[in-house]
Amino acid sequence: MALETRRRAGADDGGLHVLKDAILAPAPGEDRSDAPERTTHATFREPAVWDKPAQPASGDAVADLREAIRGKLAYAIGKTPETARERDWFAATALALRDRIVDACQATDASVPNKRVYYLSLEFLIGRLLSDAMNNLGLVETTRAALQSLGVDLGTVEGAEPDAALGNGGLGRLAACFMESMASIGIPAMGYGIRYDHGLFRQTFEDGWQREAPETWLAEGNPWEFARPDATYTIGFGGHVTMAAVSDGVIRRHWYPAETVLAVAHDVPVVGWKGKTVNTLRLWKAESEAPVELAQFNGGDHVGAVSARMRAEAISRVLYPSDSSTAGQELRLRQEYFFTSASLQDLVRRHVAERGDVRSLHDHAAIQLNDTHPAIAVPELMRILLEDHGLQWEDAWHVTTNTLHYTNHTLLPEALETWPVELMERLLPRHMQIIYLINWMHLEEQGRHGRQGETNFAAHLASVSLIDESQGRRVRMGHLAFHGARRVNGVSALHTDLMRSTVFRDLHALDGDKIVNKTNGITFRRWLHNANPGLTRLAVEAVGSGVLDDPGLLRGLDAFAEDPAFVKRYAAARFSRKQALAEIIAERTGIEVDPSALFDVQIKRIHEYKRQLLNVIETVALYQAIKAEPHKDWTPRVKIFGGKAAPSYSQAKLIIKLALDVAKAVNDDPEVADRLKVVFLPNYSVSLAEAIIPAADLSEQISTAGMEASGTGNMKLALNGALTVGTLDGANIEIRDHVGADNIFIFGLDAAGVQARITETNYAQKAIQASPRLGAALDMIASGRFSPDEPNRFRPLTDDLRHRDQYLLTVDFDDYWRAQRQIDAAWKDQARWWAMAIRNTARMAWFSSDRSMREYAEEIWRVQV
Ligand code: 26V
Repeated sequence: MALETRRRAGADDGGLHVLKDAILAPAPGEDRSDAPERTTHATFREPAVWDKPAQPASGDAVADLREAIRGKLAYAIGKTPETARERDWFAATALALRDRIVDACQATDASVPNKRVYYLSLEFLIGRLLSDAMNNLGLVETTRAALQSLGVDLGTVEGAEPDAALGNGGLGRLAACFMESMASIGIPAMGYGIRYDHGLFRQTFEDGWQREAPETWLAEGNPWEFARPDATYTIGFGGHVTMAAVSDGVIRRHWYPAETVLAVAHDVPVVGWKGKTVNTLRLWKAESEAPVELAQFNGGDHVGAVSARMRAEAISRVLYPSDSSTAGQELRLRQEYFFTSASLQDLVRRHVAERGDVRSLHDHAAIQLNDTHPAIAVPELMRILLEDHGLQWEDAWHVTTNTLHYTNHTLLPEALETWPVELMERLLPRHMQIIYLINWMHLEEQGRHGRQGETNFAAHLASVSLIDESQGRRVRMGHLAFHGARRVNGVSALHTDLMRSTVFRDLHALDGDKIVNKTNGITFRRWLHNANPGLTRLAVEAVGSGVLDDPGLLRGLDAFAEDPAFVKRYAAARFSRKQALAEIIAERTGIEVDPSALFDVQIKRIHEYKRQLLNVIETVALYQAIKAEPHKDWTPRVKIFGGKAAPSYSQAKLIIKLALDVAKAVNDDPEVADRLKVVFLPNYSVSLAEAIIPAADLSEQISTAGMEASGTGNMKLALNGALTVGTLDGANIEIRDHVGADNIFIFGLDAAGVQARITETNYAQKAIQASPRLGAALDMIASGRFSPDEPNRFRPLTDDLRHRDQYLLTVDFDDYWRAQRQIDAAWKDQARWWAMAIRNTARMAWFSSDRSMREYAEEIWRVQV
């Protein structure tokens, strides 16, 4: 059994699900015999929920579900309880629950909502769905009991579900949180994406080097999805455009693609809290119109006969593993257009079927573009309106720019998507014409504002143009999305300010109301209630079960921050999760760690700007300090890393190798013993995050200020009571504002300081000269101490720091070291530490994605919640 799921079956669930099911159950139960034991605490307010009869899974409901699962196992899977594997039990359970979701779904579908939200995202990093579905349906205990009566353990069944890893990191996980929140707060919404055969690669370490293996989540089918062959659209590529005069002076263009691919819908239901709303995540699978060229096949060319099919199906074959859009390959552009076109065709068809007239699309549909990956929606919606519905340009532009909205997720120049004009002309000739025309009108408009006379008018035009002409001609997808959208948003207050003052400054000057801030959020149902049932139960006991509906009630925990009985329970909940994580660590890495040490966690994609290297260098400096004074009273620490590097990102892979080589040296040094351990957990994933986060004491959020748009792991960790050591970057700033400056460890330059320092010369050399500790750590790494078999292995890292240091590690190092020693001291004062941790949990309610979604609904989409 996978260890991260073992906890489900274990005691630390603490009966929480009995409680949650009880709250969700439609009718009060009568039998209290299985009710969780009444917990009394001198200082706790007696929680209201315990005053009522608890409502465990009723006998009838358990028997019904048991029979449903048995039926699915026999008739859908074709297995008997004797022959069924864990995976078969999972599929049978999921299918039985899916039926319940369908029942709820039909209620949702019955009425046509006034306005729907369409969330277009190339990535949805979902993870597992079983516990999500059970929890939101209030069926955790019913399912547990039903399986138990069949001799099967729920935790084992949950562990058999593969993660749906259809995303790279924060952007994709955000989309998944938003989908769950929209369903939970009752926003009628549909997500659109791609049903990749292979999600994010599986990461292994071979002698400390990252290796990538294909991920195979669909190998045994996906019990959650419904294939919808009736929702199939044709997507064109290449070909030519004709022009014809349709009436006096009116010229219509028409696109004749050279190649077509089918997009076939696969729907995954998204069940909201208490099952009140069920939305749909519609994922497109690419199929060929001609599965096989029979004549060719019969002529003996067996490979050639299926080559067109292979080419078509390649589109939904694999998720691009790079966090970057620098990928730049044609297949990526094909993926983007494929899913955008299918989604727009689908939603326009639905709108016309429901409302009759496409001209009212913006009154009944709000489309959110998750980053620029679906930015081709701007010309594609124009094309559909002009060509398929015969609208005039101005009318089509009005509808388009009142329907589309765009979220920006990064300002790093190397991450901003652009496509060569030549490639666009070849692959999407009609779209390129439309983009030219949009751009021509956009630039004309600048002249009409009387700016021609300005001395820098040419520079202004170049800066707002949708085409970048500086290195060959490329379409700027961010500019295209910006210009075609009614609202454009950043994902944290700082990031939104930087959008206004840097990348989009000149576009912002044209329309000061267009850019708005929508700080990211996370769904508490996954990241607190499901991932940390022990802590959730404690919160319910302390402030009442209403906290499951209204995270604002968490604030009541503040009153218990120094209450010894509460602190003891809070610390015990953490400790049990640290024990479970220690087992996972031992099982997967062979490293034994002491659960009473401080668990210091940095989990996220490996990127230079996120500065895992800063953390590793601090580890080396700490190692040196411990070696120099082994008898000092060091705070025992376990440094835990998790994260994947893009396969082509060699510097990131070298950072992983360094972390693993340092880990080996430190962990094997008997003089260090339990004072310091270093662990890099392989194959970081949503499910692994659910195991790590409740066990974390310290959350590393140490990006170079101004570079991390928001972060969302920072929110998950703080909510679960880990203290943050972080820079004033992204949402860290807002987290500090909410938890209070006394309950977070801030260090380093702020964004303005970074901007100023980066223009200075030799800042890295100066910083290294000023810090003997940093110099010694770098020397140790450069000397080959951690790579005796290849002494120069890490020179690319140390040389870069000495000569360039684009991410200002050297400049922030000393203050980071100071903050870490302050953390050591805080840990020694356990009462203070737990008070801080509890205050973090108590004050994080604002970071619920329910709040984010309400803000989008009100201020961007204008839909009633
Ligand atoms: C891509 C690249 C590619 C080239 C190298 C540098 C670089 C840096 C960042 C990216 C990420 C692109 C988009 C993205 O995933 N942004 C993330 O979105 C999250 C949700 O809004 C947010 O919390 C993260 O801070 C942000 O990095």
